[in-house]
Amino acid sequence: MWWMRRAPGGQLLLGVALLALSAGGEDQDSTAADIFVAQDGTLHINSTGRVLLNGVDIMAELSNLRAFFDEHPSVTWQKPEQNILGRFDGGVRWVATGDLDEDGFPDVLYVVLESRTAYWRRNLGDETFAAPVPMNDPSTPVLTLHVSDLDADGHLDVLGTGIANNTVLWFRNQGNGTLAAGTVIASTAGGIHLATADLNGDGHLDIIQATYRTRVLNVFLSKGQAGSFDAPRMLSGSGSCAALWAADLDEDEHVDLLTGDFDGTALVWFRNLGNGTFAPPQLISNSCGAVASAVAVDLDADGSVDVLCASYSNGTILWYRGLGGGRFSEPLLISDVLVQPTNIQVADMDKDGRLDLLATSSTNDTIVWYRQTNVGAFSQAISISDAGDRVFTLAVADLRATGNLDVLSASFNDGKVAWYRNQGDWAWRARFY
Ligand SMILES: [Ca+2]
Ligand SMILES: [Ca+2]
Ligand SMILES: [Ca+2]
Ligand SMILES: [Ca+2]
Repeated sequence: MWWMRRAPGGQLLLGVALLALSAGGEDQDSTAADIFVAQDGTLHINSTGRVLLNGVDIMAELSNLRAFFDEHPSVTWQKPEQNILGRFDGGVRWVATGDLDEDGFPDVLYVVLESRTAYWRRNLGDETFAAPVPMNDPSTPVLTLHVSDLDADGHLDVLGTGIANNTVLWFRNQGNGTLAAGTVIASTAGGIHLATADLNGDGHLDIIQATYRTRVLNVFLSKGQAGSFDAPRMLSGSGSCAALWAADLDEDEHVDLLTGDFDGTALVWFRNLGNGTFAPPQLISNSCGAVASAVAVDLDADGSVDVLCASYSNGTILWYRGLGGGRFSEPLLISDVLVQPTNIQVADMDKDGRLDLLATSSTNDTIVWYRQTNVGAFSQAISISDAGDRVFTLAVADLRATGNLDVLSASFNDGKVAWYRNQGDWAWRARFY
């Protein structure tokens, strides 16, 4: 490649200068080629064909340069520093965000493992956070949290569940920057994940609880009054339910449920028949390995919901392309370099309009980012951090309301709740194209 044969230190600068040269023509007349100097001294070269500089095809080389940065994302990438929000003996299991006090800055919630206590901290918007506010009594411990306006009063509430306590707890947002004490919504064993969705189309949010040891999804349909739910309908047949996602997987406008087996290899979905009852589980794949995390989202923006799964046992991130109508492709490998991934998140981290992936590699203590470089194509892993010891859970939020999504992590062995600043320099195209 021409630019790579030049002096190493000048490669990037030269390439970027050429890119800048090539990118300045948004207002250029595409019908005529010309070269001129504008009043501000800018040299414009507008071409309708190739641009040769000393016989080198500049546009072809720029294309090579773009491909190089897409294929080797770590060449000029510098990891953001880890900002520690809190450190707790015995580990942190969960981190979540939501603007609980409605000041425009997402607040941070987390669960300290040893005490099974959830806390939330007000985000003051200047990269500092108010003192932690404990949410639950030790007699009703929680393991994971879900932020959702359960009672549709315009204020984000928090739900919590835990393997040990056999409850679903509702912390109602009182609207004045405080959460009410936890109300027991249900007593069911073994909760590990929660989701909310209107499953029967009555306008009220229902609750889904994935249980690990009892190997069912519990569906609680709302009675229509705040905090009042029917007895759970149990969905079984999918093995242990170590992951949970609610989304319309077959585009029939009824929210379906995705789950996976951590002790087996099955990734399955339950089709919503429209009234909050569900068909038997349908297999998406039986070769996932231990499913640690699963997400349903239209990753490639083709109108069909896709499914992603992190395999704890295989160290892989797999993508099952939605083919429409609840059918999915064979697994497409996005990554096989992780070691016991526990969590995946999907968000457009570089603001190029394409959804990207974040994942934990828990055993080698890294958080990685896969840029969607082209529709359905992903970069190699870009390391966001290796400063958390056994990171279990990730969250994404624009903590400083700058328009750039930051990353949060909860790590088990070192008990850290931490965040990683996106200064806008994650915008790949702005930096390199
Ligand atoms: Ca509410
Ligand atoms: Ca559906
Ligand atoms: Ca899709
Ligand atoms: Ca993106």
